[in-house]
Amino acid sequence: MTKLTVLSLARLGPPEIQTRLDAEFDCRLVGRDGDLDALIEAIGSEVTALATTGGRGASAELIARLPKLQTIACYGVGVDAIDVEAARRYGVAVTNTPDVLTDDVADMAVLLFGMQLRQLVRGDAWVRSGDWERHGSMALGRTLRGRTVGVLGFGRIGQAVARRLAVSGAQVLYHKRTPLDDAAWPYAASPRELAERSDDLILCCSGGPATHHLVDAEVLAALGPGGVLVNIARGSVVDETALIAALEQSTIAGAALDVFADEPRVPAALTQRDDVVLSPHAASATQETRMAMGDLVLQNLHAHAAGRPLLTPV
Ligand code: 8YV
Repeated sequence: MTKLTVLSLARLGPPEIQTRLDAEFDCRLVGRDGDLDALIEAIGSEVTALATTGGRGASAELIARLPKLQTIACYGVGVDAIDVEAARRYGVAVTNTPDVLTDDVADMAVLLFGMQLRQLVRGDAWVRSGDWERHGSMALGRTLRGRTVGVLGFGRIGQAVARRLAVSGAQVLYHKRTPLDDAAWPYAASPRELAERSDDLILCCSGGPATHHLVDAEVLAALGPGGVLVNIARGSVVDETALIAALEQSTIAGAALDVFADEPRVPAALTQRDDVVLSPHAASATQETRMAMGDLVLQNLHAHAAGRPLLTPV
């Protein structure tokens, strides 16, 4: 049986996944530095499925250049880098990898938050530099217990973050465009109100135009001088210039960031600060979760190949 041609825009996680893609499909991989134009020229007319990542996405232009394209399988839950509207116009289905990454991403949000409150970046440097031996104990950190934490974006990941925070003794409230039916968690009507009523903010919303710079200078001012901003959503959700200004002017206490406006480039104004915890967009990056994400991409591609319903359509 001839294998289905899949155009893949990135290596999808653990090597086992790429091995399976290569064995089970006629997979044509072209990374950021590869010659996409030449590959499209050679095999573009055969491609019915495209595999991509949350970072690489798929533009309207690329979709238009693949006349037989039927399915885009995204290795990641966020599809903001895929032109989903254009895909719909061309009759192309989009799939993502929800659920399998929820727990690891939620764990990461709470880990980053705890790292900021307990000053683990400073503490690590304090030990390694010999400052502990020279100067003794470091200044005190802050406890998570009793803090009121606003969760912005309250889908699967936001709710998983809220459950973890509640177990740790924090109070949680949330904002999303449409409030949930169940009233288990208090609701704030806007990002600004959420920031005003919270000690800290954790961003768990989707990226894209609807949430672009949702956290701006005004929201940061409402958060206040004791507040910590945690972002495991998308860099585009935060006005990074306003964030840097807020940190420099101490109008917020610190930040813990897994995502950035122009990643992997991170401004020196952030990398030089020890009140900011930095992570290289790694909230879902465990071997187990990345394997499960890759497996779900493969399952979606097999469903596409067999003409069965896709497992996780967007
Ligand atoms: C990944 C993500 O970084 O799921 C998402 O939306 O941001 C991540 O899990 C990415 O898609 C994998 O490259």
